[in-house]
Amino acid sequence: MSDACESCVVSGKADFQRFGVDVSDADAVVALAGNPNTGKTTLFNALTGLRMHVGNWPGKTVAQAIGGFRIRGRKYRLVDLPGTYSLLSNSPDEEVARDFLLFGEPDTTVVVCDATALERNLALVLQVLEITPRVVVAINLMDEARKRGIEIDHRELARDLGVPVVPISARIGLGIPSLLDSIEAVSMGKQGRTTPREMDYGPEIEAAIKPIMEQLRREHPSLKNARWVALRLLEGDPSVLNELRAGTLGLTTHAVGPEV
Ligand SMILES: Nc1nc2c(ncn2[C@@H]2O[C@H](COP(=O)(O)OP(=O)(O)O)[C@@H](O)[C@H]2O)c(=O)[nH]1
Ligand SMILES: [Mg+2]
Repeated sequence: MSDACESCVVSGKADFQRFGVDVSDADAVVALAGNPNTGKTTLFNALTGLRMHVGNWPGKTVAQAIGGFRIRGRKYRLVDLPGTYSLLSNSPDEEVARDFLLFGEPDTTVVVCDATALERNLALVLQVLEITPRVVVAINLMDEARKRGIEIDHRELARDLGVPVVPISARIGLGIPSLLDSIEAVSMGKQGRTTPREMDYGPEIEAAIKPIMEQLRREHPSLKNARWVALRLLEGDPSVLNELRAGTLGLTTHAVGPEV
């Protein structure tokens, strides 16, 4: 790749294979996350022109759609994550979305939000920001919001969140060029550094997180996102604890075995 750079070349190709995502000819991997019904599929189609590979996530009955698009010659692989309200892994959909973000580590994650229900949608944005700083927030259905007289100060929201926020209307193609610019900038590390709002859980919890993270790093040096895992352990999340004990955390898609 002639325009290769450390921050833009797809990293950890083996990890993507594990998720059934072929990145062999891609320069970067982009994940689409969002609540159900926010226009993710509409945006996916607008970006990929309906050229996609449809299947299931390995070992799951959760549908997977993978497509591609180009920005100024660079090839982007686009992975549609299941629509979820959270990443708490209460359902196979949430687990797939969470694990792909945590352990696939896409170069950029676009969180698609519904402009007419922004507050509810921001819950997922904040959860994604806990996992990765390389986020673009796409506020979709802007046409519908305008009809209803809803105004959104996307610049202030971008300042608050510390990542690009782009108003779009996927159905009529509004804002797509700006969205592509932001995806390119974030995936190439050109956004300056994004400085996402960091959750500060207060001195007591922050102090508790530290030794757990250190132990995790010692005992599981290849574990990604140790802070996130430490937080789940503090919460007593049984699925994370069990997977950590079994050594399967991050091997999420339980690659072998029949589909259930
Ligand atoms: N008015 C309007 N409707 C949209 C827009 N994008 C998607 N929709 C509609 O919202 C509904 C849900 O869209 P879909 O792409 O299936 O959402 P998903 O569940 O997130 O994949 C569909 O009826 C779409 O036609 C948009 O920009 N404006
Ligand atoms: Mg959809």
